[in-house]
Amino acid sequence: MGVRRVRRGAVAPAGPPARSSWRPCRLSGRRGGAAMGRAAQLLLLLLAAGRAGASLAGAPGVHSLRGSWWLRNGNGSVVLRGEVPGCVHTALHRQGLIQDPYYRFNDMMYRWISLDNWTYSRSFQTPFDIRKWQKVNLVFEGLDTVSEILMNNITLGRTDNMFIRYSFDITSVIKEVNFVEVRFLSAISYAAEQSRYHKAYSIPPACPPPVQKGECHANFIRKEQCSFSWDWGPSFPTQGIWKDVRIEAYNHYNLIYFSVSSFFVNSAQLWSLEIESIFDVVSSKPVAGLVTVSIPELQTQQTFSVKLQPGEGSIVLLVNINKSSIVEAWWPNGHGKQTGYDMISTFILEPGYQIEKFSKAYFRTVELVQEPIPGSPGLSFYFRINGRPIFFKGSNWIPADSFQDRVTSDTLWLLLKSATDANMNALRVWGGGVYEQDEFYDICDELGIMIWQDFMFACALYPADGNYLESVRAEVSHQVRRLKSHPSIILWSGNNENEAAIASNWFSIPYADREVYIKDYVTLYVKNIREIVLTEDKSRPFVASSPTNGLESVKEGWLSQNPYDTHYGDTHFYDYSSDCWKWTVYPKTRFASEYGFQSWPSFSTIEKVSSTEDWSYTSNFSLHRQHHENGNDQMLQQIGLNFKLPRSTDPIKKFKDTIYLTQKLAQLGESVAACSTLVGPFPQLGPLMKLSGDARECWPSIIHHCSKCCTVTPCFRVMQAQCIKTETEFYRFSQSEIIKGEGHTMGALYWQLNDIWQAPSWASLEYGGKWKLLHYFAQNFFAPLLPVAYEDKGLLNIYGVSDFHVDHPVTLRIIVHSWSSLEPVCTLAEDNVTVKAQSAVPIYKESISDLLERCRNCTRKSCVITFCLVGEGGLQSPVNHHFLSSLKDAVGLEKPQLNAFISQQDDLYIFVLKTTAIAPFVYLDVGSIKGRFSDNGFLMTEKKKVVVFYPWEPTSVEELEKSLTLTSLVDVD
Ligand code: BMA
Repeated sequence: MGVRRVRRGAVAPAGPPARSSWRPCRLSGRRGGAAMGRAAQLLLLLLAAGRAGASLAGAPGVHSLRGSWWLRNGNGSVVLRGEVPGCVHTALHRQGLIQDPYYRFNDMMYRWISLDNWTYSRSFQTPFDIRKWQKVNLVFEGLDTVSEILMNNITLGRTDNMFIRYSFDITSVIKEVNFVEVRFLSAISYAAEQSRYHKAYSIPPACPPPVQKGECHANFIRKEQCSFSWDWGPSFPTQGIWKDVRIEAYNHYNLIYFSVSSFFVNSAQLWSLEIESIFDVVSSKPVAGLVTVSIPELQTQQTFSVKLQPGEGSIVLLVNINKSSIVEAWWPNGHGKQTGYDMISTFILEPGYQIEKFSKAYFRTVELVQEPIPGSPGLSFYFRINGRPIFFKGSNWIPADSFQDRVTSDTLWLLLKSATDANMNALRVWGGGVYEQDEFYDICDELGIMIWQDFMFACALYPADGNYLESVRAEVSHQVRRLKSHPSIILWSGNNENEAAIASNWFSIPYADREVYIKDYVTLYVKNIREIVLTEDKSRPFVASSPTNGLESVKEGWLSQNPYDTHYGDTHFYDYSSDCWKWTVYPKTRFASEYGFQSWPSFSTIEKVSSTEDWSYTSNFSLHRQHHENGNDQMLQQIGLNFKLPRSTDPIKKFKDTIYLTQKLAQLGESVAACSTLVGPFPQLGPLMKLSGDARECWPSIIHHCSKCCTVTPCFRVMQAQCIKTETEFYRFSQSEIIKGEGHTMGALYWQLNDIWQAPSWASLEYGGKWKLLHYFAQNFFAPLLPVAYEDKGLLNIYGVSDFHVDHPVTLRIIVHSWSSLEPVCTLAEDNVTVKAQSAVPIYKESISDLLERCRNCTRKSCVITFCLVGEGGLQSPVNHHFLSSLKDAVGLEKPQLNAFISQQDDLYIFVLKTTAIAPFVYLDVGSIKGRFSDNGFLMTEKKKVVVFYPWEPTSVEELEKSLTLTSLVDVD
């Protein structure tokens, strides 16, 4: 049962089914017919995204060098075959020479791999008559990272940047039979060496914090920064040919880059396309001829006569779209369709030599609006897409694996589709990872995910000397040229948190030395990166950093005093110690581009890379995987603020309760019931003593009784989900108001969407794609129509938040339950409520004491409020809840008897859940069975609830029954 049989329909949202969610081409089964049509479409798309097709005699010759290469370590003691594209680690793993690098402590065990210098080599026979060609190139789409390239023992050149395409002229080197070698140098040694060369002043940070168990001087090498470790990821500084490699042979001229950007010409009220083609002209004389661009569906065809000088040159063509054709714009998810039009560009610059390029034309505009807001100091910070202000709902993207060759298009699809299934419309590709592969952006174009694209610099200061800048300049123009046709990319952003790093002096730079670093900052991000971006791409905005104060930062010399100012730009906000249930903790910012809380992934995910002795919250393994200083303690402390943890005096009972909290482990419960071994104090008991109330009482004893088998992952996930729910709802309800000069929040991108490996992190999707509770919550808190409640000075406020383009009349239903009964205490239906288009407006207000009085016998501790919006034509918001007290103080909660009846309906599985009492945070887990539920982690206030399971691979009722664990918070006492 391979991934290829994944039923794409399975990841479809439960709600709006409108467009086919079946994935093109990799389908099987009933919908194969429809899929074939889309397969053809995908082929066209791939052609479009890829290289030009050339026709007529003399078309460029392309010979792929993908496939099996030889790999050899520095002293020749390890020799093996490895796949290209790929890296040394995956090659060693596939050959069975090492275990899964993610298993247990292997990141440390396999450090030797990255410290060694590996050579890739292979022979190949030239597949065409070399004498026929004026020019032959050896092209690497990506080399990771520092290497010397040789062909037939002649050095072709050196590389030092993972993000550049390298092309070597081999016209005079290529023979009938050839031998290519790529001699890599350890990235770790290279980075250390570069930092030693940089004598004038140090460029911090030298090394990551010890808890990350990483490598030093990542900022001295143009390589995926988090490959040297991060606070959620391991250190695997890979080596390898990580992208395509090929031989290209051509005469006259060759198309190197091709891009299409759209503009709306206001004066003429028409759409216009700017088509840029960059050529390598090998003829000794200029070439001249005709270019024809045609978009049949828009009845548009234009022919241009053009001329190119020898060498590298570009042609920029402006094509006005026929005014009488109706152009459908590309819209973000939830705001319209993602229409794209097939386009053919034909170049005949030399008689008998024609290049045909198939591509897509998308039409959308983007503006970053920074203008004064009445009643508020500072400037707005929001995006207008096709003239319409759009609230950004989403998260932050990190690399999906330490080994990029393991990131398949299925992986990308699963993660990105999960984003839109959770009602997201935007992701930020964070600056410590990689510029993602073409397929990533193709999928975002297809799904309507707006991409805030960072350049790859993060949480550090960087050099700005000659060689380094030259490499960065090549990187930036390559990436902008490669990616700018994607409508999904709506912003270029210089770096992650480097403005803040200088402004807040993260690296304790003496005041007198500041100027040097400020100068380097401006040189790198403004005078180089920004300058290139503005030259290469006028179709989208640029900001120098995130967080930034935008125009205010520019005014202050590109480095503002406080880049976290809520009156300007975007903010990042992390606070692990305050009570996350209190909205007053959060900044009423213009745009929240990062905020988050950690949690542990589920046991089924951790299980794959651990062994029995690791299954404790305090095992060496659990400590090893936590890369964020005090992360485990912060989670416990946050949980302790609002949740009751096991306190029973009976150790076995307490043990079982804790086991119960660990979900999957519940099944192991009886077999490890001998787990009563008292285990002595752990080093981390110290910090635990800082915990408040319940947590302090119960945690040390849990550790004592359950050291072998206790993880409290569900608790973490409930905590994480509830915290981020509260914070996101705060940002959403702040979109239309200014309170004490703050507000007009127009974005909520939480940290982080996905995981790089199986470890505690801020992610809502586990490594492998499993939805954490947070992701289920996101589906609700990002719903297009949502009522949100918060308390202010004893008043309960409910806001109607809407992303719809028109106002909707709805009914607000409020139900108050006492925790002890499934029968509502009181209900209220407020008709004639209007939720205003694309805004958040107050729709209900009542003093809590009046409400409690109205709902007889209610107290804050004994009751809970649920509410939803219902409109015409099936319009319905998710049911939201408001807790009147901390859950640890809740009175009357009874232990529910929860059970599920599972049945199959076509490709889906229906779970009918029944409860005998109110159950908060009901969590269904089917272990390693891949798929997702239509809803999860919900507050169950009715006897029965139906939940759908969308499998991502074939399964059965029996398998699901066997794997299911049902958890709610109430069973813990
Ligand atoms: C932000 C990010 C990451 C980091 C995250 C969690 O600052 O930019 O660098 O992983 O916080 O600490």
